[in-house]
Amino acid sequence: MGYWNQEYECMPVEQRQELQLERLQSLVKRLYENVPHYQRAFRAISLRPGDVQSLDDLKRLPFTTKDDLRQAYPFGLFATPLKSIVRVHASSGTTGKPTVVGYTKDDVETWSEVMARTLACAGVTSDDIMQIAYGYGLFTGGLGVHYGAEKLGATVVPVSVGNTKRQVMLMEDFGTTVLACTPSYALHLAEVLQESNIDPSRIRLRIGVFGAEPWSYALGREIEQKLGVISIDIFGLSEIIGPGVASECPYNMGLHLFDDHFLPEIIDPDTGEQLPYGQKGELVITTLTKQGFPLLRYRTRDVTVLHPEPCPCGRTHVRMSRIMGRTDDMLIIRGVNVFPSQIETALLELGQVEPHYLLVVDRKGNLDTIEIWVEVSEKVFKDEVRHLEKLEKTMQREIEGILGIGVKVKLVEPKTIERSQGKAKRIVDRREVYKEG
Ligand code: DLL
Repeated sequence: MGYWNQEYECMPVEQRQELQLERLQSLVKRLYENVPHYQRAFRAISLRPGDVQSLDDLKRLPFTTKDDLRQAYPFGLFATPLKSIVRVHASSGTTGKPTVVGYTKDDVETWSEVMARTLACAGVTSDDIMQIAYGYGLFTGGLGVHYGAEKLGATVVPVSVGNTKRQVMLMEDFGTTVLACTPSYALHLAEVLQESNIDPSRIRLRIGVFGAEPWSYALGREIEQKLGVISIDIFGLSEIIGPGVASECPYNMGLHLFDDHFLPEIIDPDTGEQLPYGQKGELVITTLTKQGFPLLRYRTRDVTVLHPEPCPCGRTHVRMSRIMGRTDDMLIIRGVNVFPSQIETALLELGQVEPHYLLVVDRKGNLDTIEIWVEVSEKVFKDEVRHLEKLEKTMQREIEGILGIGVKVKLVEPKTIERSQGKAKRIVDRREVYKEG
């Protein structure tokens, strides 16, 4: 069944639990000794590292939140000296500053291992030619998948995201068999491929390794049919390691979460209480083996369900349903995390507009689009059209600079945007991203 590391992937559950406890105890000790934030948090509840006696004690340990990461910006939560950190990555945060994560050499090795497992789980082998069209750079997608694919021994084509015509050309000329990118980009590629004059028999794709954003099974079927692949969902987040946290296998029974490295829990997002298997809630993850930037009970804000039963593929890891939503208002547009608050700050800093705006997210021609409607004052609205257009362009440029993706700004008349009675409704998402079926 194409295991990368059968001993760990198919380990009897009790044996894995022993390993998890051992690793958890060592993690708590490391955090206590090396990270002032955790030392303070443990002291506040009078907890000493030796108090962790069973996996059940996990419930007593403090959570880590995105806000803790923000306050420690950039390197405050690192558990080893900067000298031992060989790589940093970053993802967007709720404010202007990104969330920074660091890896030691051992962490890069762990990451390659879990990514090799992910790809083997998807059915990729050393005979495959793998086109990696996730972004390379501060985003973890490109380099994360890259290291795993090389470890597995596949032939890697590190093309990164964009330049779709060239992607299609390489796919044909190199005989790419595995495509790794966001599902929305896969759909866009499929469309460009169909519009080209390429003979479909020259396309040898067989597997798509898609993730970094939510996607429905319906969208998966469409991509499968258009590209002639089986589509595999891979999940991960920068804070935990990047891609390589969990992966589907061809049995399609949810994602295998590599719980010898990442210990998952589901909690009630309102009370923080741990929920039993089978119940839907917020995914919380503890990194059991990471050295440079280990996290205890990190609140991912992703909503899902965990299932303990093993899969027919033989892996005994706990399984996770596809992500069903978020507990915050983060949007993922073309694989990029976008917080409405980032846009709000940028708009208001520019002045000349009212604090009434609406983000209209859609999918046009298989690409996510974002349109920002902003109300202007009566005075500005009555101004010359030329001035309004200039204002729109300035805002567009400003926001694009912050988010790193293209947006469209549309200035609208005062009182166009509906006023709310309770929580403001700032987002209209027409993509139906979390839909089942
Ligand atoms: O998106 C890591 C990644 C790269 C995963 C490539 C898979 C493939 P971040 O940019 O930190 O990291 O974004 C993490 O993206 O908390 C989820 O909300 C969302 N996400 C990631 N994978 C999936 C998925 C990368 N398969 C955030 N389904 C996470 C749904 C996903 N949402």
